[in-house]
Order: sequence, then C-alpha cells, then structure tokens
Amino acid sequence: MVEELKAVKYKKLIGSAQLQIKKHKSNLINHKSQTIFAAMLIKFAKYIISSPSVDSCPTPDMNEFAFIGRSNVGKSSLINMLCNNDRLAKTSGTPGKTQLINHFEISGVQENTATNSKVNQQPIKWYLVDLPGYGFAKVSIRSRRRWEQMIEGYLRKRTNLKMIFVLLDARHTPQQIDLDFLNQLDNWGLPITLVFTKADKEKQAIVAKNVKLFIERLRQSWQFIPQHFVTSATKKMGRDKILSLIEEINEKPQ
Ligand SMILES: Nc1nc2c(ncn2[C@@H]2O[C@H](COP(=O)(O)OP(=O)(O)OP(=O)(O)O)[C@@H](O)[C@H]2O)c(=O)[nH]1
Ligand SMILES: [Mg+2]
Repeated sequence: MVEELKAVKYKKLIGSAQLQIKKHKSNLINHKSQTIFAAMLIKFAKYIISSPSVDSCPTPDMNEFAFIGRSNVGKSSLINMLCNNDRLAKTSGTPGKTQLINHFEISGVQENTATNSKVNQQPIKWYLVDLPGYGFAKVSIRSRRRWEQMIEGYLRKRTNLKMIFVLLDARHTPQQIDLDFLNQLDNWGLPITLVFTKADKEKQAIVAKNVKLFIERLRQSWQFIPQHFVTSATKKMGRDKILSLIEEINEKPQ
C-alpha cells in the first residue's frame, strides 16, 4: 500500500515536471514567435551564375542557402515563390530541368510590421542556390556520378553555406531515397531544414500524416530532428516562415 502511494506520488511529480517543461517550451516558442515580428522584404533577386562545380561558384562572401531534393519536387518553384518572381529560376514539369549549381543574389530589408518602418535600412544580401535534383530514373550512371561529385563538392566545400533546405514531396509517404540523402548530409555534419512541398496538391490530413510519418522514420535513427515547414509554391504557403529563418541566420554575428 505504502509502495503504491509512493508510486502515485512519483507519477504526480513526473507529471508536474513534464508540465513545467511543456510550459517552458511553449514560452520559448512564444518568445521566438515574438522576436520574429518582422517580415523580410525582398528588394531584388537576380540570377548570377550557373556553375558546374564548387570551384566556379561566386566568391563566398555572403551567407548562402541551398535548396535540394528529388527531381521535380519543386526546388526552383519554391525559390521563385520566396522571391515573388515566377521567372527567376527555371521550372518544368519534366524532371531534371536544373542541371547546374545556380546562384541568385537576394537583397532584402527587414520590415517592422508593428510600426510599418524598415528596421534595417541597409539591405542585407545573401545567396539562394538552386541545385539539380536526385532520383531521376532516366539518368545514366555516368551522369549520376557527375551529380554526386558536384553536389558533394559543393555541399562540403562551400564555406558560406548556412542552411540546406531539403525538399520532400508532401503527397508521398517517406521515400528511402530521401532518407538516404538526409543520412548522408547528417554524416557530413551539415545544417538541415526539411521543407515539405506541393501541400496544395493533397488533402491537409494526408499531408499532416505524411509529415508525421517522415519525422517518425527519422526519429528511429536520429537524435535531433531538424525543423520542418509545409509549403505550397502556388499558394505561397510557408514563405514567411522560411524567410524568417533565413533572416534569423543572417542576423547572427558571423
Ligand atoms: N501545385 C503545385 N505545383 C508545384 C509546386 N511546386 C512545384 N510545382 C510544379 O512541379 C513541377 C516541378 O517544379 P520545379 O520547381 O521545376 O521542380 P524542381 O525540383 O526544380 O525540378 P528539377 O529542377 O527538374 O529537379 C512544375 O510543373 C511546377 O509547376 C507546388 O507547390 N504546387
Ligand atoms: Mg529545378
């Protein structure tokens, strides 16, 4: 009986500790969302260069954010959506459109939505990078090797690369090819954010289920789960969140 009472008391203690942790976490989230009071205003976005290897990429003198994922997952469309410019990165219904490392220079100012004033009058510049996708079936072994070398060289040697946005099609359950690619990035110790794309093309409940399944699969072998966003290029969904993350990283002292 005494043991039972002890067990109940212990459970209550654990419960209260968990509640405290939850409260603390929600405070953190509230605090975070308050600090993200400003929406990044993109002043201009321009195409700079397409490079066949990291050695011919522009001088790494600005923060860089890369977009990668399976062929046709929507990398170029997402970049266009972020920049409010449908003709910036070339998109196509046929997989394998993007073949090289494409640099876009972005210039933005942070806008205080509360006062409607520009916080940083001096625009901040950074690079967005559109990368060719993986998993396109109709590709020779030689081209696949070339892709692997180009991508590995770029991802591991690019010193100004601050975040790799890995795109995943929100309509599908977890795909082994994406998990393998993510494991490779993780082994290389690179910073990752997951971006689920094309959310407009599937029912919300199915998107939510696929996202949950993917995170659960990662949890089986990953200790830390990267943050994730659900997006739609056509509906401009997820734009503010991605831009806020970029802004947060850009504001960090180098
Ligand atoms: N409905 C819808 N269609 C999308 C979305 N994102 C991309 N698409 C379409 O999906 C197709 C592929 O988009 P891209 O942006 O070219 O994909 P990608 O990943 O850059 O493709 P590759 O460069 O070939 O690897 C195009 O027909 C886009 O219009 C989205 O959020 N919603
Ligand atoms: Mg593309």
